[in-house]
Amino acid sequence: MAILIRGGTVVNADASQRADVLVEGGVIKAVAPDLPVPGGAETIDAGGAYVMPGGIDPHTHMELPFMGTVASEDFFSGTSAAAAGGTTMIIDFVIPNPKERLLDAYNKWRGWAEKAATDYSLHVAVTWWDESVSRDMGTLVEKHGVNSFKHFMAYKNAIMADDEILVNSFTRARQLGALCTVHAENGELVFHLQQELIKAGVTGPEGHPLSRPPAVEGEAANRAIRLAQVLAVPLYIVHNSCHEAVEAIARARGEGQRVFGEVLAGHLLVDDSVYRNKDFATAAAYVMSPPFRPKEHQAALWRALQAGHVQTTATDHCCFCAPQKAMGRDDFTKIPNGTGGVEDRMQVLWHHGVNTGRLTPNEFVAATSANAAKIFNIYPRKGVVAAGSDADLVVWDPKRTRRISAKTHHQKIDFNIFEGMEVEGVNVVTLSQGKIVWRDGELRSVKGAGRYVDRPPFPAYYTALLQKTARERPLPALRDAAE
Ligand code: URQ
Ligand code: ZN
Ligand code: ZN
Repeated sequence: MAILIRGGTVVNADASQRADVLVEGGVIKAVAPDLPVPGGAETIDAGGAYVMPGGIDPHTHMELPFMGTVASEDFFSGTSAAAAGGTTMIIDFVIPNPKERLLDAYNKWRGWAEKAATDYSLHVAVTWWDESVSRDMGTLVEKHGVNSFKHFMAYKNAIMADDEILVNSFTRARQLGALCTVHAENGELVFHLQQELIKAGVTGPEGHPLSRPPAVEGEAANRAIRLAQVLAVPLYIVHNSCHEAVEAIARARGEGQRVFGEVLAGHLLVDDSVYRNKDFATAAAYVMSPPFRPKEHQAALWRALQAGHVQTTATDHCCFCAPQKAMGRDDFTKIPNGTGGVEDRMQVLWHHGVNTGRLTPNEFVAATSANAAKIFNIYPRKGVVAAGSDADLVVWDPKRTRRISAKTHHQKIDFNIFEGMEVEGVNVVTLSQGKIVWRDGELRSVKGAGRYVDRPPFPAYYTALLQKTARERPLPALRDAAE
């Protein structure tokens, strides 16, 4: 059945216009002022509201097996909560155990993700290396629509990728036209500092940030950037949390290197004072990596977002409830790392980004949807309100308020890192594939309605990019790669 969204202002990353939006068969049919109402169509009054692309969260971990437990949020509840907050697509992560075939892990995650309520895609992590990993990477790109491979530079003795794995995997990704992404923390340093702190009797959550200071992230960000430069591959650094990381990205981009950065809504708004809370459960609820930082880092992250040094926002939604966090009651290194946020990202970014003047509505769309679609090669299918694009949309009322709380959120976690935050500007309607999944506080998500979204590789894009960069900046490795 057709839906006509009338009287709103359409806001895309590049421009805004007063226009109606006609939706039918899961796609946008027309975007123009004063569209006629087709017979039998449902109408949505968007007067005084914005009509924007549904959010894309490029970094979630639904039902992730991790640190001896499984994340409490699953693909159905997590994509439903996302829709309640205006996000209509997630890109989650397949994380093979070391020695586990990448294809086996991919198929396992595809099974779990079947229950998703809205569209989704999957990055695949490279956590070990041999010829089968190289082969599986090729199969995943050529047959399964995977165009991004993740590398955890942290989590020693678990899923950490050392330099040998990074060099092999980055080189393979270049051959395939796939994007390399990294979690940039030096896992050896973290392990060393953790041991030191435990030996010194620091066992509470306050030890977590002490074991992962900004320099640990800055080193890894710089190392990943230099590896990517020498190996002539573009790079995407996830969840940059500190000045040291975004400064490394800004330098590299200023020298013409193709590096992308992501920042989490949590890292933009929550500081490290949370770890000094005397209540274990509260402090442990904020244990995630990289950790929340001292306030001056939030300012640096906002500047990086405004300057375009980082392009996307995400949540790293990886939920563990109090009994799970209590696994680290006597040893902070055993507290499962992860927090929620997939339902709140769009609203907290609008309130603290647009309402403060840091971001224009267009820049908000870029940071919450369009840039992720472009970087992961699914634009303009996703990330724009335009004829022919998927009808993943939000009707955004800039005057509607919400008080964020675990008592009322739809996320399957007993804690909310934004607890008590009052925001102004929320999605009053969310459409996924042209169907209403959220309207005026009522969730209408359907289990299994989500589709796996193939993300094509970038051969033409990369080759042209390499040749252009090699001409402009004669870096030896780039010149070789471009030939
Ligand atoms: O490191 C990640 O991104 C995963 C394991 C979620 N946990 C976290 O603390 N960020
Ligand atoms: Zn991470
Ligand atoms: Zn993550």
